[in-house]
Amino acid sequence: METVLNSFSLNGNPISCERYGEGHINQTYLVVTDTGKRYIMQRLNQVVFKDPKGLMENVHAVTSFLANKYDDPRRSLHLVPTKDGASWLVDEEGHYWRVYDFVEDTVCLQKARSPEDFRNSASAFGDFQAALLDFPADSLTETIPNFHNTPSRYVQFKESLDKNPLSRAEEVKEEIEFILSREADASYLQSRLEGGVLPLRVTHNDTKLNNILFDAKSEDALCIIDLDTVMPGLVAYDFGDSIRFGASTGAEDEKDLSKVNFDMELYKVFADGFIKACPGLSAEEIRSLPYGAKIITLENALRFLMDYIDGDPYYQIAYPDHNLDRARTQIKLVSDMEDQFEEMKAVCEAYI
Ligand code: ADP
Ligand code: GN1
Ligand code: MG
Repeated sequence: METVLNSFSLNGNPISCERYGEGHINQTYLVVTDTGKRYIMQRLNQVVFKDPKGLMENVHAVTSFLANKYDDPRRSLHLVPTKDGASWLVDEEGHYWRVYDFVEDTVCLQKARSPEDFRNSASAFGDFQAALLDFPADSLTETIPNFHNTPSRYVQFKESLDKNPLSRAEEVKEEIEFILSREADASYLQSRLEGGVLPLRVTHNDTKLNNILFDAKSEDALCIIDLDTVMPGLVAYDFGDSIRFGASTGAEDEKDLSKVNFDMELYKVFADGFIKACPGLSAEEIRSLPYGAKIITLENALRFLMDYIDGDPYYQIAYPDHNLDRARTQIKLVSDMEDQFEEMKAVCEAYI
């Protein structure tokens, strides 16, 4: 770790380096130096990201592009170069490391403190798409192929069920059945993408609330982080992932499902902020947003349950049934959304 730290061009000498944040994927550390300067250092998860070089090229291109767009440097992430002038480091074991300036005077929220926070996050993700409208999409590597191709996730899910390496499938029959019985619903977005009804844009693809930093004083959504999955995608993916995480009354891993409900008021607030901030949405794109919410939540249920069945190789877990708890909250939310789907559609339809 020390060798890694010393390879980056930091201001001062590191005095501490500790695990930080609540991400499920990368190993994130907060680094403090003797000048008081703080950094975020991350080791990429190479089980998840099979092309770490392509990923870092994306991140470098997107962060440079955004830094040029914004006058305020706190609005975008800044990579700290290595002493050799590279934008990332590959250590002797082949692990990829990067360092960002810590965006100071910000807070990262696991839950909106108020509907206003959620509206701000909607505008920020809408602005993010607007800022990337003229980004050369062809230059982006697809960091995880078929990331939000839900039908292909079903293919993987069934393979996991066949392998069932720890015999966990037997314990979660009800959850498996919930997911399998919704396979037909899950192809709505993919079929409209393939049919040319919905256009590809450059999307973030992982728009949960804890991938935004809010200004501690003004409480505005300041900086969009976690750019590992910025790729061509559908606007409904970004809308949907924000809703599944932020319009829930409970945490993603809440064990008491009576605390986990889909909050229609938060959905309305987000839809208003997002649709107004997203440039030039077509009627079909607006119509696809409620489907995005339901399908991305279902997709996350499937992914958490699949990881549980596979023996937890993908997401970081804090205890043995963590992925199962996560899958169950997502299933509860899908079920709530199904009950209120007509209203969810009507909310968006009003903007057409
Ligand atoms: P993961 O892909 O594992 O989710 P993230 O890139 O989202 O990793 O980082 C994990 C957490 O670290 C974030 O949720 C946030 O709290 C914090 N974080 C990441 N980058 C910064 C930064 N530049 N400044 C301040 N905090 C950051
Ligand atoms: C992961 O990296 P993080 O924690 O922001 C995952 C998302 C899931 C999310 C569920 C690259 O996001 O796709 O929706 O967990 N990221 C990747 O919380 O798989
Ligand atoms: Mg994250």
